[in-house]
Amino acid sequence: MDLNNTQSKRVLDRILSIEIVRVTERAAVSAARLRGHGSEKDADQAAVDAMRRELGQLSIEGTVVIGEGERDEAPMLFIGENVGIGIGPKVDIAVDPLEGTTLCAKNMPGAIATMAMAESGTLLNAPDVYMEKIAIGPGYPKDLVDLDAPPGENVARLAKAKGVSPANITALILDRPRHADLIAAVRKAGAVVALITDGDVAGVIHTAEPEATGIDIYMGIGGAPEGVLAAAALACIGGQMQCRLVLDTEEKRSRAAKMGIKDPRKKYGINDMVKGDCVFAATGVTDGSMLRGVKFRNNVIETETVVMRSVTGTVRWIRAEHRRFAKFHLS
Ligand code: VTB
Repeated sequence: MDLNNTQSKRVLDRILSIEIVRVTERAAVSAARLRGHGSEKDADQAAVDAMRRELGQLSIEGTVVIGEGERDEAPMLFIGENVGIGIGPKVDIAVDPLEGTTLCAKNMPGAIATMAMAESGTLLNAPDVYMEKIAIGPGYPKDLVDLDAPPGENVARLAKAKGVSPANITALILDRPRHADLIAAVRKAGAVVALITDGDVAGVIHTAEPEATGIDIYMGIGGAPEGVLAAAALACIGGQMQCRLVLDTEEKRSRAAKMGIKDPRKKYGINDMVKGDCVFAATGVTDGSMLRGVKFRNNVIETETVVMRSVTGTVRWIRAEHRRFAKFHLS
C-alpha cells in the first residue's frame, strides 16, 4: 500500500462515514414531510434542496457524477456540479435524494434517500438513461449469471449453485410492461417472481441477504443512476452485479460518449462501476423492508439509516432521534 493510498483511505474514513449519514437523514426527513401528498415533484425537490444544503457544509471537494440529471435539465445536483466547501478530499458523489418518488407521493413502502461518495474518478459517470441489470448475492462462483444468458438459464444456474430447485429461487423484477417477456421466462423456468413498482436500489441490495429478504436475484431494466448506486452498496456488502447501459439512440450514445463511455455495449461489473474506496448510505423515507421510514413524534424525529464502506465491509445501522428540528429547515 503506498502512502498516497493510505492517506486517501484515512481521509475517506474520517470524513465520510458519519457525514454522509447526515446528508441522507436530512433529505429523508424533508421528503417524508410530503409523504402521501401526491406530488412526486414536490417531494423530490424537498429532498434535493435538503441534500444539497447539507452537502454544501462538507469539507470536501466533491463532484456530482450521478445526479438529478444532466446540466441543462436539472437546476441542482446535476451531473458535473461541484459540492462541498471546496476544501478537503476530492470525491465523486452519486445521489438519488428521493429514490422512489412515486412511493413517497403515494406513501407506499420503500422510498429512500440515498447517496454514495467515493475517491475522485472512481465512480462510473453514467448518463441518465436505462440500464440492464442482473444481481445476485455473495458466495457464488464468479460470473455465475450473465446478462446475455437467457433468463431461464440464469435461474437454472443459480438454483444449481445454491443447491435448490428453481422453485426455491425468487427473482425480483420491476413491474413494467417492458419486462413481460422476462417475467414469463423466469416463471417458465419454475422460479418465483416478486414484483416491485419502484425502488430498484433497495431491490438489488436485497439480493445480498437472501435468507433475510427472500430475494435471490434481481433482473431487469431500471435507471442507470440507480444501478451505480446499487453497485456502490454491493461493493461494500458483496454480491455480483452485471449491468449495461441502454444506449438505443444516437442521441444517447453521443451523451454517453461525452461522459467518457467508449463502448456503448460494455457490460459493467461492480468493479467497473465502483473502482475505489466508497461509502454508501440510505435513510428510509417511508417504511420499507430494508429501512424504517421517518417518524415524526411530538418532540423527536426518528430516522433509520444504513451506512456501509467498501474497503472494510463495515455496515452500520443508525437509528437516530433528532431533537432540534431547526436543522431540517422544515416549514
Ligand atoms: C427504477 C427505480 C426507480 O425508476 O430505476 C425505475 O429504481 C426505472 O424507470 O425507483 P421507469 O420508472 O421509467 O420504469 C424508478 O421506479 C423511479 O425513478
